Order: sequence, then C-alpha cells, then structure tokens
Amino acid sequence: MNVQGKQRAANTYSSQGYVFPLSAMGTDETNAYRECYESYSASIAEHLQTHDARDHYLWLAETHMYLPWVHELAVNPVILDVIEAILGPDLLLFDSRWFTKQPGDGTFVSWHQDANYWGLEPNLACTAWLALTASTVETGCMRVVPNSHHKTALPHKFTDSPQNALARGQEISVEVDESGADDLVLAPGEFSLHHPSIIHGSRPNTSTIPRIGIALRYIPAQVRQHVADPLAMLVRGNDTYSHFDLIPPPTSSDLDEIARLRKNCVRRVYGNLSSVE
Ligand SMILES: O=C(O)CCC(=O)C(=O)O
Repeated sequence: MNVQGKQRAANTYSSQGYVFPLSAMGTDETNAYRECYESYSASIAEHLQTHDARDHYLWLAETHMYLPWVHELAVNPVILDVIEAILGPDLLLFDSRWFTKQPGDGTFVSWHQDANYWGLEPNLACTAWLALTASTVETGCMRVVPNSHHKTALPHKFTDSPQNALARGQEISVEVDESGADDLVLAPGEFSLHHPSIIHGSRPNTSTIPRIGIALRYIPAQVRQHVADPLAMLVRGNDTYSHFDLIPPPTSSDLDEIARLRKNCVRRVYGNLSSVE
C-alpha cells in the first residue's frame, strides 16, 4: 500500500472507528496459511468438538506466542504498515484470537466494546481482523456500529450462552441501535481494522463453508495494561517503556514445546478465568 493509501486508511479509521477491506496477501499465501490453520485445527479437533465455543480460546487465543506461522501472520508488513500509520512506530501485539465458525454451529459474538475489559491506559489500540476464508453476511462476518467509538464506555454484563465465542459472554447491557450497522465483508487475504471502543459483534454462520479469521490486537509501546503480569510481543520498532514482559517470537515446531508454551501463555493471560487444560 502506498503512503497515501495508508494515510487514507488511518483517516477513515479515526473518523468512523473502522476501515475495510484492506488487502494483506494474495491467494497462494492465503491458501498456505489456511492449510496451516486446518492442520492445527485438526490436531486440536477433539478439544474443539468437546468444548463450547466460549471455551475455544484455550486453543485459539494467543497462538502467535506458540505457533511460528501465526507469528509470521502477525508481523505481515502490509498490516503493520497501516497499524504504524495509526499507532506510531513502536508496536506491541498484546493479544490474538482465532474466530472460527463452522457452518451451522451457531457460534456468534454478542455486541461489545473491547476497551471495556482490556484495562488499557490510555485507550490506544487497534485490532486487525484477517480473513483466511470469505467473511460475508452468510458466513457471519463482523458487524460494527459506525462512529460508536466516540461514545463513552457502555455498561456490559456477562452472559452464559455456550455458543458465544467470547470467553465470558461479554455483552452490552443497554439497547444497541443496530439499524445502521455495517457488515465488514472480507475476501480471503483481506483484513479490517477496528477501534477498541467500537460497538461490534457477529451473527452465526448460515452458509456451507467455514469462516476462519484471526483478530490481532496491537498497541503502541507507551500503553499500560492494568492486569497482573502484562505480557506482549514486540512486533515493530523499540520498547523503551518496559510496561509489559516481552515474550520472544516462537521458533520451535516441536509438538511438546508448543504444548508447553500454549499452557504457559494461556494460563498467564487468562489464568483467573479458567483452568487451562
Ligand atoms: O470474529 C468475530 O465475529 C468477532 C471478533 C471480535 O469480537 C473482535 O475481534 O474483537
């Protein structure tokens, strides 16, 4: 993307709270990553089948910390260039999460604002949502309420639908006017960016193909996170603030090492939420 394209994307993001579609990679590269995802997903199929969507984070969150190919996706230069235009040159990745919906599995995401439960100060972050398969109205693409990032934080409640992909079923507890909601339709290899305060969610997959995408959450190095032992990965520039413990990019393809890292990372990030199997 050229300089003007990046600046246009950054301006749209700042005025309406999201921007899409942006192209991260071509068909061959996208297919190669989709195969990586499918092979990983086959290796954890038993867990995904025997656990509700709300518990899938145990295998689908923070994979950039333990799977080298996900780290590669997270440092895609096209994505990082636009994020840099928005957040500046020193970038950390503090969270990632695959959001997969199989045809007819009912998985959805309730209306929520990410900022509400991230504990970031200041509230500076940007999520890139990268599609490996078509993310359409039928497959259950993300939906956002335009300009809602200008609103103050809305009250949320925890809900307990097993098909809500959010670990605690976080949901805005006042009425959301979804009449003007925008569908973030993406082709494979495209991504959207959304602001931490934008109201967003998604409906179930009513199509015959899986929807596979990953949310990659970036912050500038000066941000603090008010949680015990904050953990992040430096993905561009320098971190002169040391507000986070920095985890190095994963390099091992040894399955035992991957399993050990997964448990450590997920326990560290989600420790007080659930026991990590
Ligand atoms: O993938 C989805 O449907 C929702 C994603 C989401 O809530 C997020 O990235 O914050």
